Amino acid sequence: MIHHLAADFGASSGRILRGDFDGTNIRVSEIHRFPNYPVRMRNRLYWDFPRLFYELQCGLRIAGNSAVGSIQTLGIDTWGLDGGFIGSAGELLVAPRNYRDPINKDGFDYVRKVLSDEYLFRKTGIQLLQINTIYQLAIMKKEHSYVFDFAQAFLMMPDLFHSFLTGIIGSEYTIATTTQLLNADQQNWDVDILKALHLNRDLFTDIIHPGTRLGKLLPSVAKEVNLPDLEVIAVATHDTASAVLSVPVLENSSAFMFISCGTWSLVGAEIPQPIINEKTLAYNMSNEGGVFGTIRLLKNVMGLWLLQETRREWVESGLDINFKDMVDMAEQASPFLTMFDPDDPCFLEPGHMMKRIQSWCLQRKLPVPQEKGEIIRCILESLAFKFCTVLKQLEDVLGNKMNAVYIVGGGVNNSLLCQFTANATGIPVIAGSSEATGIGNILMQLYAKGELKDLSEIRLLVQQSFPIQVYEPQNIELWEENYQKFISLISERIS
Ligand code: LRH
Repeated sequence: MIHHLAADFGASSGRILRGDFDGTNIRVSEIHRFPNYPVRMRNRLYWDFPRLFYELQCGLRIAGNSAVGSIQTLGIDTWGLDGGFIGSAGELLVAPRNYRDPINKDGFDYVRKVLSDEYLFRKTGIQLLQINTIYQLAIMKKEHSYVFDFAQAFLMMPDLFHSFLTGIIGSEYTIATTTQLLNADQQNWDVDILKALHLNRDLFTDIIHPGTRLGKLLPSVAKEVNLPDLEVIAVATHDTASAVLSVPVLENSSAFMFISCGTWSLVGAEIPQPIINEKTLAYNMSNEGGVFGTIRLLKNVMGLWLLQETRREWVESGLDINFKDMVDMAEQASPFLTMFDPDDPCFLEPGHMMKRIQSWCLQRKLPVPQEKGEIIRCILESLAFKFCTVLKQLEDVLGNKMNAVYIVGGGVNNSLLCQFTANATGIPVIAGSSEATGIGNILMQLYAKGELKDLSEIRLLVQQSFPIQVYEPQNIELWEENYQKFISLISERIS
């Protein structure tokens, strides 16, 4: 049996998965799981990259010990937007910044003074969100961060892992598109934008495409993990790109919306080329790079972060509560007590989520959720409404109606959110795998090794290998009535 390993780093947890492919079906099992939290120091937010590298090595060692056959390849995917600087000896210069760091807001305000929103969008096709890499780098440069004097390269997270695993330095295309520094037509770093922000072009390395075979582990790493023949493949290293690759598209779903539902919910459609026009600018949509020339036209919706942060607060105050308990509590609460805009930037930073939701409602003289079940229910209902808003915007841009919503990622375990999404959108929700990201990662390795030949073969394999669950819409009129209230509350803003 031949095995392939996926290291999938999300913004709240990471896991190492093993994929076993027998020629007709693929089976995926979890080898190692670990938390990944932002680290706050002197009011700056960072990622603990060395710790993540350590966890990766642990996972590789466990995989090596537990495999029954040979482990051939490894692919890395991570959340978007963040990266780190390396010096001339390839060393990590400074802890990578976390995109939720409030410094990004300063960067956002600064860049908008230098480059107009429209100019930036027309060049990159990426939505204007204060979390984007461009704002982090621009403000660091403006504030004369010493790091620019010593850096050989700025590498996005997966590229950083690649460099420490193999010594190879490059910028994988799908993750590079999340920086908002890539030119959408040229699929390369935009020199005009870099120049306007005084960012040195040499810091940004050559673009490599998903499916590129990078090479073997560095001897020191191979020795550490005891896998001398492991080959690293650059997969679709942006987790969303990997997740959408493994959407189990059925033949009759010609026009579908996907929701890659994890810490963020990425809500969008797969299209053949970027759509950069008045409408996508007004709706603040992103054209993110995918595999096989596809583009994901999408919007970031705040996602399960709202639940994760609410739970974290409760757990830290001593409550023993898991996500399943939270769904049960929401089920008991009354419907449509209140609602809020999940994408208000006030929910971006970690901490005090319940209070922030309550004051959002209070400020607008809406009923304030008090009980835990009420809070959870209003988060789930508001998210479902927000998904519906994006559905309508996508339909407007694409000029056709969607006939299904595919949900993949951790959100598929939240049956209430899946059902609410069907109710709010009025179309069936098809829930795929909660490990879609890791699966997409492994599928791209199979493609690179010549085992799968194109996107349709990949999607067929997903359909054959993983079960789906269908949620039919219920109580459509009631949801429609409340949706009208929801849209009167949210202001679609750029931030
Ligand atoms: C999802 C994701 C998303 C980014 C965000 C930071 O995990 O990669 O696509 O916008 O994290």
